Amino acid sequence: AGTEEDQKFCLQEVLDTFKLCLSENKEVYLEHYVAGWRGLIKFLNSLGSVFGFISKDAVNKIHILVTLLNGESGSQYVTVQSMVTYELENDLVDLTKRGSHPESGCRTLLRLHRALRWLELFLERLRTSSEEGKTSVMCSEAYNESLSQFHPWVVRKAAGMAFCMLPGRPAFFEVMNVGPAEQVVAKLGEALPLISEVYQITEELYTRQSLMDLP
Ligand code: 1PZ
Repeated sequence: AGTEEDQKFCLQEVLDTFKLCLSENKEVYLEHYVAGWRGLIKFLNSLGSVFGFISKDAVNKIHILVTLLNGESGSQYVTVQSMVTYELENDLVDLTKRGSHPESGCRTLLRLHRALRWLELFLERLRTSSEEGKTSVMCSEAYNESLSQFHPWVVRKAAGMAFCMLPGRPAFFEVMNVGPAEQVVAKLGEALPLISEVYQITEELYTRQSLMDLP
């Protein structure tokens, strides 16, 4: 059978989970946010083991959030909004330096949130690229514009080397598993506004609560 992460990736599935992320009043459901990331990790794993150090960290963070979601205070973690309120009101977040709450939901989600911006930039480049477009270049440009500023030199270096191992655009589209290139492009066009909205809502919430620099 294998674990969920081993199964075949399909872009449609990720699209579906990101669709489920937003509630009627535009709150972000943690359960579906996490499920969206699970799907993305499945994709990353199907690209090969050189990306293992990246997926390992993401799996770790997902695990932290799932544990909170299934824990005794799980009902407080239904949405990102309720999580933030609950953790702040109960002093469960290290706000300025690492202390007794190194694995708060708030700081853990912030790491994924920053990575979501990279994803948005990367997928937009992929969507608008030509057949000869280099995925490694699109990936590193997106990374340099976003996530890299939060990473120390060694991580940036390792990430840069991993990007060079990315397959070309045709193989990349193949792994996405939604049919011919035009269909992948169309699916990306559907997925991007959803990812972007989830990102924006989280970004506004974190900015409003001054949570953008959580250690
Ligand atoms: C398709 C190619 C995939 C490229 C993915 C681009 C992101 C590169 C990130 C490389 C960093 C991984 C090593 C771990 C770094 C952690 O230190 C940081 C901060 O966490 P802390 O140390 O503060 O607990 N972790 C992150 O920044 C989260 C990174 C998550 C990356 C998820 C990528 C998922 C890719 C999906 C592919 C479609």
